[in-house]
Amino acid sequence: MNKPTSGDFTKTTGWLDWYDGPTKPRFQVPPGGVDAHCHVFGPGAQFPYAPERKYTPCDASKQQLYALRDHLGFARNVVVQATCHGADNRAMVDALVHSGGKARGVATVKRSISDAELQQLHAAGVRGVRFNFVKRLVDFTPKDELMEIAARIAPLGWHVVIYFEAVDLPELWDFFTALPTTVVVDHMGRPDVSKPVDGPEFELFVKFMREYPNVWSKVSCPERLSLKGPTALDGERAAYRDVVPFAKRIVENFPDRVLWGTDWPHPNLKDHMPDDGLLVDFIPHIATTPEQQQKLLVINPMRLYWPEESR
Ligand code: 0GY
Repeated sequence: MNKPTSGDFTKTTGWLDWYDGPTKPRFQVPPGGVDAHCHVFGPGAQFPYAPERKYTPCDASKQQLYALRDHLGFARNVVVQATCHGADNRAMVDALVHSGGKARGVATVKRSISDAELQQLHAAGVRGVRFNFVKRLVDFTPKDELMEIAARIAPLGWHVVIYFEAVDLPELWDFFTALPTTVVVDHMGRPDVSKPVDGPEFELFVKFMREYPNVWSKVSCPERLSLKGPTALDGERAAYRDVVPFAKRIVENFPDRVLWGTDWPHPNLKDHMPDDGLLVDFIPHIATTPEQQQKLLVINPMRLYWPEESR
């Protein structure tokens, strides 16, 4: 991969020996912008990875995450519990409580969690739980257990984040549409972008959002969905072009229910390490007006994660 250059960020991270770090984006994130999907991993010596994990990541610390936030021009983060930590939320909670109020979180919990533990997560800044249906990442959890968890977190004002592959949406439809709170879909339900944007697969996802006003979507992770990769066209900083029509369609149709995040530190991407600066430069291709950008990056995530601060 080509090595993007960057400023101080590179020298402070020690992130990957062969990767210099993200470039500075050309797109200026509006003031108060929220990176609404990112993770912390470990450090494993302090916060061990789950025995049942399907992958072991590099350590990726809260200090690195917050340095990236500043480098890219974001003001806040939503730290999402990743499967490699299972239902042990300590690393994510540690990141939240050391963020100076600038991070909120999404946890993974089991049915055995007590009300007092849920309250502790709330006090730390957790505002949602994540249900993961991507088979390479997790073992199956019975739907009645998940529905029980959803019923317990809904009264706290929390939402459910769901992660699944597009081919699995028909089978999961009845469960998703019965969830009793706001539902946030990771990465547009992972469409196959080699299929038409107006074909039956993506139409079903659009129908999901159209018919269920409690459903939101992260228009994130072009680097996971793209078949073309980060190839820049004509010297432009334009990458992951094949994902643009999908994300743009969702932003245009549901401007008040979309979120965006870097997905740093990009677990399980084996072919290339995404340049987060380039990912930020993807934003104006999918949210093309200042109004859409303000909703995507500021108004919507503030409404969901910091409602007490949003008007
Ligand atoms: C993501 C995507 C992935 C991993 C996880 O929790 C996780 O381990 O979500 C993936 O491998 O697609 O959003 O971080």
